Amino acid sequence: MQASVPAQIRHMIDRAVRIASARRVVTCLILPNDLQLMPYQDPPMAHGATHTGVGYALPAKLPDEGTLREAASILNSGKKVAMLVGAGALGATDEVIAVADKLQAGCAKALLGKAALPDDLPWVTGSLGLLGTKPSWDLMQGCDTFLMVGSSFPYSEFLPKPGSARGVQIDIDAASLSLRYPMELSMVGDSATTLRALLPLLEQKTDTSWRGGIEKGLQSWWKQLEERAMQSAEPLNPQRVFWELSPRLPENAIITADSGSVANWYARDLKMRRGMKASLSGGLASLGAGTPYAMAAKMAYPERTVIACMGDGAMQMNGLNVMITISKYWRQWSNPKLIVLVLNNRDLNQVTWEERVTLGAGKTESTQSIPDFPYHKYAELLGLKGIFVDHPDKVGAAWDEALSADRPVILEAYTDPNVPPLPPHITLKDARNFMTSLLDEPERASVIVNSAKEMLASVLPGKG
Ligand SMILES: Cc1ncc(C[n+]2csc(CCOP(=O)(O)OP(=O)(O)O)c2C)c(N)n1
Ligand SMILES: [Mg+2]
Repeated sequence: MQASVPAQIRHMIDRAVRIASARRVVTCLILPNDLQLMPYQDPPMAHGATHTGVGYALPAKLPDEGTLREAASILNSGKKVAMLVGAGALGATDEVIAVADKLQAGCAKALLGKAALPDDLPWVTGSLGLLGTKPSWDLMQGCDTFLMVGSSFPYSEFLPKPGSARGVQIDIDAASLSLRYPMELSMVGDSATTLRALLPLLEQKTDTSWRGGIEKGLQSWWKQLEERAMQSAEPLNPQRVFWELSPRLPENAIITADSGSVANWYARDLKMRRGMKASLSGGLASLGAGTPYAMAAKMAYPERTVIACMGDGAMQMNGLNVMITISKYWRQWSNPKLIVLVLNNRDLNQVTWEERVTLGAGKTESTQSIPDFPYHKYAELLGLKGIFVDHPDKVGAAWDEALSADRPVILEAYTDPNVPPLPPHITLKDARNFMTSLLDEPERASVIVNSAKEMLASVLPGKG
């Protein structure tokens, strides 16, 4: 909408805000420069002019009683219930836990729903998908009933096979329903309100064997992740950097991540607790989102510690410039703690691995290698703190130092680009492509050694 006289402004602003909040869309107002300098007038009492007002009570966003009963009957008849929650469940943590407990369900999280459930609950299987976990994969493959809440997780090969599970979905947007899995029942509703209304209609399941199996799988998965993190690498294993961070995360921390191999470690290794927030460019995977997201988090919540998990490619694209913005504002924050972790692997690593695994091609040196750069020294140049770590035994101390700093920090971890961000299950075709591609690559020796170590960590007796 474009205004041509000041008397239109009230109507336009009220209308734009109303449309934006009612339809959850962006609205655009254009105010010409000369109009901005004119004195404001209320709209006249005349044909064609309207007198608008503000505010409205949010609609209940609750399915009707009959639909809720039908959903409950499907969920009550299931013996092995799997749940998947996404960004739409971020405000529904208590309700998701209550429903999962009643259904004796396991629950996986879509990438944008990482903070919807804490990872210390023994039935929360973590992320789902290529960046996900094996327990999430097993949960989806083994379930007979599937409840999806507030998510449009797109990769259907990670969902139950169509027909193998009875599906129920809750989403605030009718256009997102039954798009990823052929649901038996799709409901439009707010996650928390709908789950709360569903709860009294659900029967408490008493057979704990399905959930018990999930919990067992999770225990060995977390051990496996620790094994992977503890493998040596040249000079530093990136998984170790994330593994050491989880127990050190401050209360209410906000974590952002960029696209790249970092997103794998963020998705799998970081353990969320109640009260934390976490996000990344989940829909578009836009490289370069990690530092602006961290800056925005700090502007919205200056009292909370913010940690951005970055690749060196994303830093060279725009992150280094965002550091200049951070150096401008940090003194205004009541808590100056903002840590930018940079995995300096001299490589656009995620794409290098995609070349190897998906395309069956080797690493293209000319496009994938990027210059080494002293990120920690650059932080010091800006009056911030710089920390460098390239030895596994020093990672914990480096995090402690970063977390106790009195100003924003770049923590530069000099990591090995040849540690594979292995998907939770590798297909034979992927493995074949991968081995063929390594035959004509100069770095193949260290890639093979690291992959072998990862595999061994998962199959050695007592280590799986
Ligand atoms: C705007 C944009 N350009 C390109 C890509 C493709 N892309 C995804 S990850 C990645 C490499 C990121 O490299 P880096 O930041 O060094 O992280 P690493 O994978 O090495 O951890 C690229 C180029 C993208 N997702 N978005
Ligand atoms: Mg990199």
